[in-house]
Amino acid sequence: MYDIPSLPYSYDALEPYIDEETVRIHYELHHRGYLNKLNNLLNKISFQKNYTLPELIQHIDELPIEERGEILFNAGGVLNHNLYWQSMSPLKNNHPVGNLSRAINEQFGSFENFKNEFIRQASLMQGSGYTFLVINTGGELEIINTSNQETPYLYGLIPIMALDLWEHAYYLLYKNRRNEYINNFFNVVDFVEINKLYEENI
Ligand code: MN3
Repeated sequence: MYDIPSLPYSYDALEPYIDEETVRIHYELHHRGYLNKLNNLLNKISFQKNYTLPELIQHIDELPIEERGEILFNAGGVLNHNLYWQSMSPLKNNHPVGNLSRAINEQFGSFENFKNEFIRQASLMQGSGYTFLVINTGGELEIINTSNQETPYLYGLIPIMALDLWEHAYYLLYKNRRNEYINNFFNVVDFVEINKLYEENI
């Protein structure tokens, strides 16, 4: 049985940029919903292996083919939301630090360029999905979009920063003003946490 980390801050901690009700529903109902469905699916097939979730994704071909789609969807839903909550905090750590800061400056020229590129990619997302900062197999940073609950682990990429672009992530507060939500994400992003993931995985 898999579990999810506790939310690392209170439901109202990201106000005014992400409202309390959205965070509560998003974490308690959506995120936990993916977890419960994943555990039920794995129970149903009496899955016993002791894989981490990224390992489960990498070994998906060991599971019955007719269950794989739903298991991938829900395992992705768990992993992607774990990272989304971890990517944010109320601590105002919204400028890159450490080795991540160096890598961003080397690859994107400046933090401003990186931020503009991340916002540009996010604004191009069609339908439901995520914008991720990932480490690719060559150890370089990349900004990518994935659809629905597809996780970058499926492509051998290691995600270190996630922005949820499903309507449930912003609609209560922002209605159809998705670009405002995307821009405000940079007020609550936590680069201390993201740098930790970068340094652990590089
Ligand atoms: Mn979501």
